[in-house]
Amino acid sequence: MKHQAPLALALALSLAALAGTHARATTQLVNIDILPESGSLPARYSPPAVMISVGDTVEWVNRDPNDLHNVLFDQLGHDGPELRESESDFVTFSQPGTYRYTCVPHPAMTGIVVVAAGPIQRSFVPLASRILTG
Ligand SMILES: [Cu+2]
Repeated sequence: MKHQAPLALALALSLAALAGTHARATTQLVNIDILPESGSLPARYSPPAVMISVGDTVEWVNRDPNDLHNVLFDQLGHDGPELRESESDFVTFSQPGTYRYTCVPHPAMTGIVVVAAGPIQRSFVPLASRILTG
């Protein structure tokens, strides 16, 4: 997946450019699926880049019945557990920035989380996300 990193970064940056000023009272739980190898596609994080706001939580769900995956953020000191199928890992982001992550068993698997300081115009962000109540 290394060759896709520039594309993912470009996507993240273009999403960052869409950051808006709409007030938002709730935090979001943003889902990223870990998909199995299929055809010529290796196992991968989907989507590989997301943009969220400070305080939001990202959930990674392993959808791969054939392999264990995890989520490693060197910047955060987060080395998550190896996930079996349907298991999840969660990270809540409390500081704005660009955070790259990888999968320890599969270093070619990479992803990016861009954390905006303020609310973002979520209608432009192609994320499967849902609102956390409370
Ligand atoms: Cu992996």
